[in-house]
Amino acid sequence: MFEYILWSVENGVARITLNRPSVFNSMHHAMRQEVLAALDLCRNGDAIRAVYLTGAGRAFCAGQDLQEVVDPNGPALHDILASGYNPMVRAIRNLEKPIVCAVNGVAAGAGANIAFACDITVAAASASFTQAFSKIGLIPDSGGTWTLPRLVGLQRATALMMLSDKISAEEAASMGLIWKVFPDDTFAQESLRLAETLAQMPTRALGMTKRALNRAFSNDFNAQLALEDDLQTQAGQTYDYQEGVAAFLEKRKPAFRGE
Ligand code: T3D
Repeated sequence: MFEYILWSVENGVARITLNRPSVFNSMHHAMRQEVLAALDLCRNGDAIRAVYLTGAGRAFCAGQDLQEVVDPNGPALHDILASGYNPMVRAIRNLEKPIVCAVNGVAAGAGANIAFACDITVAAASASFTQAFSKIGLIPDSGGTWTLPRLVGLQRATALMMLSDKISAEEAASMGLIWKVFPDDTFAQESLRLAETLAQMPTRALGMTKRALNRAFSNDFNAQLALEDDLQTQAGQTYDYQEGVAAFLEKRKPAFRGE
């Protein structure tokens, strides 16, 4: 089905594994299109209630494939963003299902900013992050100039982007760039368990939570209260809300359906 990513669906979780390990899962046109197609399957698949994004081999993703940008027949920088990274991070933010990004190794350039765009990003203890762009004369893209100041504040975002220092998973967690770090030997199981947990939760409420968070930095307080009111009204009409309350009152575990 795909050549440059691995794809599977199990226990309500769609697993997307970036799979060009020999070039640290850096992305060329075909790979970017496959990731976009996979995110589209996630959006349309009713059985999919959470997404798990990771990389094969030693890296999560080294961002743009730099061989592609020196190819005289390759795409222009604008096209790479307009048809690749921009729709990708938009699809990640707009997908009304939780996305766990499991950073298994180095995440650089667009690879780092794709990871930071996901809902819950965790990393193996040996993983690392670098903006990388400034080292090759580019500016941070894939939403990084929007996301990073919101995650860590202007000073840290500026230093990370201008210096492109490689930071450890622990440093990333301590400054709030990511959620958690897992030991290397349990990383795969623990990060997947996180996605599987989310896949059993009330999917529509989680999706609407994401919609509200997407607006949190542009709405004023009153607009956000109005949005919460609207979304809460919708959440209150779901099967999972009824089930959640009934399970609580009956002192049993809820069986959410994502409906
Ligand atoms: O159109 C546009 O360009 C706009 C869009 C931009 C989006 C971007 O993402 S721009 C930023 C692009 N990415 C980078 O600049 C990162 C380049 N890579 C690195 O800085 C380093 O490779 C890492 C810090 C990620 C890892 O370093 P290290 O020492 O652990 O590994 P390595 O030896 O450098 O890389 C391993 C292999 O992967 C190596 O191949 P080889 O020598 O074993 O055959 C290396 O060439 C390859 N590789 C790593 N990154 C890329 C890559 N090949 C192509 N493109 C890459 N980005």
